[in-house]
Amino acid sequence: MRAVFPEGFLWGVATASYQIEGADFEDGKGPSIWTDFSHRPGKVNSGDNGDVACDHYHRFSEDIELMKQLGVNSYRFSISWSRVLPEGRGKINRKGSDFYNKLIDRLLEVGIQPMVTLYHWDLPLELHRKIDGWESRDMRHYFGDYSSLVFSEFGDRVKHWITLNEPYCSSHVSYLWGEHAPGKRDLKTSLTVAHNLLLSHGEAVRRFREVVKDGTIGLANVSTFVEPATDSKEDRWAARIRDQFINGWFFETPITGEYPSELFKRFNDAGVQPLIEDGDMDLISTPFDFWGVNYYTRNVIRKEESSILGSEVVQGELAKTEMGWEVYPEGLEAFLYKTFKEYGKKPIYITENGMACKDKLTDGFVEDFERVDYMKRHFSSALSALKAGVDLRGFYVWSLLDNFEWSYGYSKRFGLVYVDYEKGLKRIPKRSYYYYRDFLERD
Ligand code: NCW
Repeated sequence: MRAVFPEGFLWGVATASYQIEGADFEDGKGPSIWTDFSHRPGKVNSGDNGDVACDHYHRFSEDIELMKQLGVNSYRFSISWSRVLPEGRGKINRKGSDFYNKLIDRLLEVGIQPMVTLYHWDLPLELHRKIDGWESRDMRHYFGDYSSLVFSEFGDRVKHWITLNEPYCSSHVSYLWGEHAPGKRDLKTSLTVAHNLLLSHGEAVRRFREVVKDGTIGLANVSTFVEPATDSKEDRWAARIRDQFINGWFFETPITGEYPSELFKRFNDAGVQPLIEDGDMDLISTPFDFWGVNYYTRNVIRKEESSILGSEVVQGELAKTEMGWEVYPEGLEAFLYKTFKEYGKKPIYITENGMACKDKLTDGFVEDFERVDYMKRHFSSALSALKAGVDLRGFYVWSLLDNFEWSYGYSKRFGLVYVDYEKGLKRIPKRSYYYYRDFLERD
C-alpha cells in the first residue's frame, strides 16, 4: 500500500514534551502547569506525574535509533516552552535549547525530518501564576516572543512547524471539563481561553513569516467525526451545532475569520461569548500553510435541550479502544475530505492517529494485534481520501512510545514501543512497530 502514496509523503511517529521527556527539574528547566497539576492529589490517575516520564531527555539517542530502525522519514515532537524559557519569557536557558539542538541534529543525520509543535499543553507555570496564563489576552505577545525565539534558534534546520496542538483540549478539556491542567470548569472562561489560543496561533504565524523564509507552518486540531444518533431533524441539528463546537470553532474560524455563526449566536444569547476586540479576527485568520489533523474517533450526538450545546454524546455501538473511543476509520476519510473542501483547500498532514490498547508483556513481547488492525484500517482510509483528491502530505502515528497519558497517567498505552515502567524504562518494540516497519519497507 505504501507505494501508492506519493513520493515525498511523510511517514512518521509523534510525541509531546511533557509526555515523554522527564527531567522536569533538570538543567534549569522551569515547572509547567502540568508539573503543578500532576502533583496535586486526585488530579492524575494513581498520582502519576511527568517528573521522569520515559526519560527521553537522557535517552533521545536510543529513541532516535528506534525511529531509524522503524524506517520513518519524519518525527513530530513538541518543544517544552519552560525548558527553553524557564519562566516563559526573558533569557533563554541554553542547556534547554541545547537539548533540542542535539535532538534535531541527530534526527537530520539519520535522515528524519523534524516537525515541531510549539505548544503541546505544558505552559510555563510562571506565566500561569503571574498573568493567568491563557485567560489573558497578553498571552499572544508572550507566545509570539517565545515562537520568534524558537524559530530563530531552530528554523535553519526545522522546515515544518505547528503552532498549537489541539486548542480544543487546552481550552475546553482544561477550562470547561476540568480534566487537564489547570483544571477549571467554566464555559465563559474556556471560550476566552480558546479565543486567546487562536490569537496566539495567528501571532505565531506572523512571527514565523518574519523569521523563517523557507518553511511551512500549520495548526494541529483534534478532529472528531460527528454523526447524529438518528436521522431526525432535531438530532441532525444537534450534531451540526456540536460539530461547530468541537471542530468548526478551530477549523472554520482561522479560515473565515468568523466563529461558526449558529453556535456563536447561541453563546451570545447565553452571555458567554468571548470578548472580541478590533483586529482580533484578522489576526486569527492570518494565512497559514497546512492543517494538522489528529484523528481518533467519532461522536454520536442526540438532541438534549437542557445543555448549552443543545445536545449530548450517546454511546455508539462500535468497538472501543482503552480510552473508550469508538474505532471508526471511515470517519478519517470523511473528515479529511470535509477539511480539504470546506476549510481552505490546504495541504493536510495527519499529525496523530493511533490507539490505546490493553498491552501485556508476555514472554518479553507485546502482541498488539488490535493496534495493527487499527493502523491498517486508518492507512487505508487515508489512501481513500488521497484518491478522492485530498492534498494529503503525511501520516504520523501516535505514538512512538507508551507515555504519560495526561490525567490517565501511565495507565493508557498508545506506543508502538512498550515502555517497561517497572524495569528501568526499557523500550520493547511491539508487534505494531514491526508491522509499521514492514509496511514502510515494502514498495
Ligand atoms: S487526550 C488526547 N490525545 C492523546 C494525547 O496523548 C495527545 O497528547 C493528544 O494530542 C492522544 O492524542 C491526543 N486528545 C484528546 C481528545 C479529546 C477528544 C475529545 C473529543 C470531543 C468530545
